[in-house]
Amino acid sequence: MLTNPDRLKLAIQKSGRLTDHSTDLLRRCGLQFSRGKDQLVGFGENMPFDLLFVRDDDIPDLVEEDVCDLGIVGLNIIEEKRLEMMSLGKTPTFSVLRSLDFGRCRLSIAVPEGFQYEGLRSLHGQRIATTYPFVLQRFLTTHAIDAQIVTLSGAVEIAPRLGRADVICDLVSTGSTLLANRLREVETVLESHAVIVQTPIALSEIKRSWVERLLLRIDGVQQVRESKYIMLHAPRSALSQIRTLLPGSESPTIIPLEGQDDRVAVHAVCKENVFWETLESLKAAGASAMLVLPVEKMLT
Ligand code: PRT
Ligand code: ZN
Repeated sequence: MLTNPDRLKLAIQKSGRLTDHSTDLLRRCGLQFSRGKDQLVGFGENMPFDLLFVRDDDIPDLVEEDVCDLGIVGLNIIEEKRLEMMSLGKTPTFSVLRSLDFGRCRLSIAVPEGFQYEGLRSLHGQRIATTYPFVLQRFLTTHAIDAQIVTLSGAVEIAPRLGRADVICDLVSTGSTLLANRLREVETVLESHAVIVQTPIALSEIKRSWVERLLLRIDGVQQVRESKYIMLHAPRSALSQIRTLLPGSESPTIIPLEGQDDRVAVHAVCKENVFWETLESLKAAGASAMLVLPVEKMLT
């Protein structure tokens, strides 16, 4: 099935931080798939997509070399690969189709407790341990910092304690790993999140149209995650104030209420979360009978 030219091959992380988010996103886009015995392949049952479960580091090559048409991977990995290829005189041709709303983290420089950090110049002459040497080098070059990069394949956070480096440059999300290793975050080198990338090779008409459909569905899924449908009753006289209070809403629907000339029903899609504070402000403006509902699907 994986050699069928009309089926799209999509690489996702086999087991890690992006795996559940990636499969959840694809399921929400309507893809039903079953995993083969070896768990390395997922066969799309209702859409012509087959999934390859691989290590995240392999995804840029699989897409660049056209083994897969699409991949879901962290921007950190894509940027590192892109800069590595450029350093070898190659021009990367994979394209980032969409930013995804998961896998958020930042590649940051952190210094050990007691390190006198007085801004970027403190990094001159230091040894910086990282698994992202190319992204780090770009940052150092941009800021004219002369430091030594120590490239490691993992366990970067213990490099200063082992005497292998003076400071580190690693991915951070909650910051608890840095705290546990008595490190202090001082500079952000790259803000990252998951992205969907596509092969440089031109796709057949049928594959192209499925990629377009998938992207539209991804946009819809990402929009509804934060969106809410709000219904309320309001005095006609307060309508303009109420409209300004509805977060991220464009054109609310105004419906007359039977037997009440001075009050109307307002229905609106809010493209941002609706917090209790918003409801309190709406109530203060005269709104009543407020209902906030999650949005299941959206196509605009
Ligand atoms: O086996 P495989 O190679 O596929 O997986 P992996 O171990 O290389 O990657 P994995 O699953 O750890 O991360 C996959 C992707 O998730 C990364 O490439 C990032 O795009 C994204 N991501 C988001 C993170 C983090 N947050 C993250 N916190 N990747 C790694 N970390 C690590 C970080 O390296 C450090 O060790 O978590 C630790 C810090 O976390 P906090 O929460 O303590 O700050
Ligand atoms: Zn990896």
